[in-house]
Amino acid sequence: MNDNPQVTNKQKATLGMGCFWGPDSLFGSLPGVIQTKVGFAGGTTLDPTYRQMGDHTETVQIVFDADRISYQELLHVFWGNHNAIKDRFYKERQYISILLYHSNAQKDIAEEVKKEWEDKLNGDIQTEFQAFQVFYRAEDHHQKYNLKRFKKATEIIRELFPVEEDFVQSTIVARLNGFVKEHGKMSEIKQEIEQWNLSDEKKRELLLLLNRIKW
Ligand code: MHO
Repeated sequence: MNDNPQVTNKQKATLGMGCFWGPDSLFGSLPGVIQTKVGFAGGTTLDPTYRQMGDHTETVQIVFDADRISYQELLHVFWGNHNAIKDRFYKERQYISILLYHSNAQKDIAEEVKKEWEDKLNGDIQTEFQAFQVFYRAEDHHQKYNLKRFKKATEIIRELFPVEEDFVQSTIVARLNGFVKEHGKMSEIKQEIEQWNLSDEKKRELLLLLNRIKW
């Protein structure tokens, strides 16, 4: 099934802030976020893998409904949830703070939000800014990693999303991957589904699924 709500103002954000499992859950829990996916970006190595990342950085790519959540809001979550002031080159570029802007408008917003955080934190933010070029999806095992640790729940969810790519791109799966890390409440997820631009049939199936999940 494809449960991505239909939206008119779809945008992408690509951010690196340490091990990508955490931000996959964090951003996936936010109303307005439609999809998340983890991968490698920001470097020059061709076809990187987790074991051979080369000069890339672990990043999360977010597809969001800009009418529901702004790029600005996403960046407040970004800088509010990792230390971008310290030197993060302890494992070469794997865990650096990086922002890959998808447009000049995003770049301008990012410069502004960065300044706000520098004032708040009273220090220089080291986040590397780059124009987005390419994102290499990480291996399946890294996608929605925190949720997949709950084997029984994952099995039930997979009945609706038997194809791995559908599972990874699902909006409800993104929320549940956040829920297991205590971002967002089940009652909020249920309420949010009601607002999604989806058929009643799909909404019903998603709510049924939530009521059936066993952790
Ligand atoms: N190996 C580390 C980080 C994984 S993250 C995908 C750990 O087990 O926490 O870089």
